[in-house]
Amino acid sequence: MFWNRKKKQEVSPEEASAEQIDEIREEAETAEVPCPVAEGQSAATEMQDAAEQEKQASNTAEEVAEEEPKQGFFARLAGGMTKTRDKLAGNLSNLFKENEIDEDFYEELEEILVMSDIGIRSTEEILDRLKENVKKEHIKERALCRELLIGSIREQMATSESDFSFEEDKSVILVVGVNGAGKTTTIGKLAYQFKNRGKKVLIAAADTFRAAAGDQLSAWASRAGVEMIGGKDGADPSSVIFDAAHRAQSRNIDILLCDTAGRLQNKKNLMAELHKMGTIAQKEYPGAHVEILLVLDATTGQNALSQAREFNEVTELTGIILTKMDGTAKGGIAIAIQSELGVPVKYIGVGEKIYDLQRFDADSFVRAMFEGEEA
Ligand SMILES: Nc1nc2c(ncn2[C@@H]2O[C@H](COP(=O)(O)OP(=O)(O)OP(=O)(O)O)[C@@H](O)[C@H]2O)c(=O)[nH]1
Ligand SMILES: [Mg+2]
Repeated sequence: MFWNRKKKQEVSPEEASAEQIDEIREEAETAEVPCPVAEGQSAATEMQDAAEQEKQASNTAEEVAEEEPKQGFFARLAGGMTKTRDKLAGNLSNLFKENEIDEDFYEELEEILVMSDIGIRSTEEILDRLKENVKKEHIKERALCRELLIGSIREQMATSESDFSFEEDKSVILVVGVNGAGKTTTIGKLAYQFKNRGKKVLIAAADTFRAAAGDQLSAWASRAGVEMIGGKDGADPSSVIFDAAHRAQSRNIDILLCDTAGRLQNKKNLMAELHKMGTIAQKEYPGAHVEILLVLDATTGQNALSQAREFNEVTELTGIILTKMDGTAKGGIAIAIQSELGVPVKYIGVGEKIYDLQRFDADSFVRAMFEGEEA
């Protein structure tokens, strides 16, 4: 199971999860967990409501789809990454004007990459690879180094098809991250995309910590045209996951997207909570793939990297979503995170609209970062 490869824990995962699940099961059976279907409704009314909701949902999805700009995602990505590119490209073009490949060249290049939030560690890796290739291919001109540099970053950032296989499986996606990173917005965007691809999507509002978090998510769910299941403010988030996973199984849902609270309490609690959610999702929706996606705000640069490190210590992240790539000069952080954590960046957000999210694609990213729209 996904957490089995995880770090040392004081209680054995099997014991802990069995106890926790019993607790949750009891709570869920006795507690009133408000959800879109009120208690006591007959199965027929439930189905009618579901059909009605689905009808409204598809109307909403169509309305939203009409708003989507004609401009392709690459153009929007390149537009969004203007600040990152301006910072990097201007400096690089001066550097590549000269011809000699000497120590000064490597030092200057190092400075430019570090300044672009690519991070010291990944910059060193990039430079080592560059030096090796320059030697191997007997390169004598700086201009040719540019292509090598871009190619090696592209290779480093490449995702594999299997990174996205969960999109085609039955999946429970736990979306985690600190306050304000963009979790709720991203869930809305993901729900919209999956729904448009014909998937049956359900959203679980497991951020029961912050008042009004459920309302915000519910607005996104209706914009995306999908159903949401919620819990009372202050309810145990795992009880929401329990209900949602249960419903996902009974309704044969393809993708269950779970919003979680943004607070990063002490590591032990966070680890226990995420572990519990994962365990419950797996038990209540057997056979579903559990994906844990960390949402990071790219504008926070190196801070996003340290959050990624912390979360990666407490849970087994399966991917990163970088939001707010628009309007930041710190887009290079994507490279630092991928290189340091070895966790793939799977999606990037370039705006606040429902269609402003895309699967991460190394080729487009590198083009947007180094070359821009005209490339
Ligand atoms: N420009 C831009 N803004 C974004 C993007 N993604 C999210 N936002 C904005 O970031 C702010 C916070 O987003 P939320 O989705 O509420 O963040 P959250 O992680 O759910 O926050 P909490 O629920 O408080 O933990 C909102 O104003 C969003 O519109 C993006 O890709 N680009
Ligand atoms: Mg939120």
